[in-house]
Amino acid sequence: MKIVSCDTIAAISTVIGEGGIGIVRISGPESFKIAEKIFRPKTKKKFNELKNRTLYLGNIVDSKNDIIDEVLLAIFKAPYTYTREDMVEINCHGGLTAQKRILGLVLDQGARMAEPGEFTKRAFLNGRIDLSQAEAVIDIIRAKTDKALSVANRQLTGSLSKKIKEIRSDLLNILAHIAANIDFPEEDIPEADSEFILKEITVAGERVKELLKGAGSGRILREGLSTLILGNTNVGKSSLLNALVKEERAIVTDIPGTTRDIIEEYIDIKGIPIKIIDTAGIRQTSDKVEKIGIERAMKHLKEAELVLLMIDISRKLTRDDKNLIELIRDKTAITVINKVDLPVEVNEDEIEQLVPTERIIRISALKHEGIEELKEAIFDTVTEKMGFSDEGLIAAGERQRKVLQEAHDFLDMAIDAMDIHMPIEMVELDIRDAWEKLGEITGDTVSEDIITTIFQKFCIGK
Ligand SMILES: Nc1nc2c(ncn2[C@@H]2O[C@H](COP(=O)(O)OP(=O)(O)OP(=O)(O)O)[C@@H](O)[C@H]2O)c(=O)[nH]1
Ligand SMILES: [Mg+2]
Repeated sequence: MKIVSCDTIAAISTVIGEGGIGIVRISGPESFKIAEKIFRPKTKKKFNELKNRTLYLGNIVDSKNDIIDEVLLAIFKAPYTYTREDMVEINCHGGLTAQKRILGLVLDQGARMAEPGEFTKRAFLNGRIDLSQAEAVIDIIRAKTDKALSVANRQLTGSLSKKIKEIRSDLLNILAHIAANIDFPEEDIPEADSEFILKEITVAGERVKELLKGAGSGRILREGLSTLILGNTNVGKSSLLNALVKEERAIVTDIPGTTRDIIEEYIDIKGIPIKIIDTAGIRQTSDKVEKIGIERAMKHLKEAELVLLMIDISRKLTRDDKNLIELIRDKTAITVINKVDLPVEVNEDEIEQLVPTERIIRISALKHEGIEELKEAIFDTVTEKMGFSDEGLIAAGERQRKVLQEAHDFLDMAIDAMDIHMPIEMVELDIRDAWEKLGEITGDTVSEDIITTIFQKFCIGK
């Protein structure tokens, strides 16, 4: 593939703030020229004598030759670099001022400030990686658990691309078979051909379906399963959040209506990231702020994938509790009976009859009892009810999932068209559409707009 970029870009690639070291990265045809102007190596070598991929100690100086920082600099010669272009990396001290001054000097020498993800975008445009691998880079950066990291790493090596390429090549074979063996003007396709085509489309459809399944689990892995703690005021929701994250994250008091805003924290249950959402207790109230908090809780309830319905064992069931039970009828939920360290005031049989959930877990958020059982129940629910599985896991994002779904729909249409003996041209069209769609995952048939949107999600300097 040709090298498409022509200007030179630069950015601070490390986290902006104070740190041990900071890295300013430059990529593009002018990289070496720019670095030569501002770098004074301690070695007696001239800049063009510096070896590829070797760290050199030296100073970065400004136009008056004043030292800005002592750094380690490395040059990377195209094409074996992250972007496939000439690159320079300057390892400076990790202070904000030093990094900004160095970046400023680089820009003064003619580089342009890189857009988010532009280094990776160039790696894609220059053909070093395909689109699904580029998206894996961002998954690696954002991975919330070890499992998420390992799946993203697998994708970076091209595991998803490989599967997509295989399916696309199978689809091309079907198209070739149609072109070679079927005479279009003739109305009837020979039985053997028809059987062959139908079988091949079905197999391809099943393979896409497999990937879709893996993508569903991949989505949980990448974003975390949104899990909302729902309950009346004072039942111990914030105490449960704190017990799950093992720190005093949310304010806990004995005053009903303590939590007003939404508090979110991630926990890791056997490698699955779970986003725990603590909310305002639901009750009738005239307090303006609390009311807003309750509205927010209700909004999040709609979007939550899993609900932990909390009931306080130390007080009688109220109308509010019963209303909440009604609210979660259509949700995947676990009932959590809290404060089991206190004297029992509710009839547990009644709760069992009322709640629609399969699992009821007894805990004491205060004493950290039953928390492991609850985690176990969450894990079981995710694997059993939500079909989360380690098998065939792919770190597909929403975009990739949608593409797979659409490709699957096209193949379904092709099968239907075969079933009702539509003209073979129609079948051919559907197969072609599926083939094109799948190309959007690897980036073979993707539009400029989609590429732009994907890389906008990256951080600057990656
Ligand atoms: N004995 C006992 N007290 C608990 C337990 N869990 C929570 N509490 C107490 O119950 C009170 C309310 O706890 P919170 O965690 O603030 O309850 P909440 O549901 O978040 O309340 P709001 O935010 O007001 O809706 C506090 O005094 C907690 O210490 C428990 O398991 N046992
Ligand atoms: Mg609270």
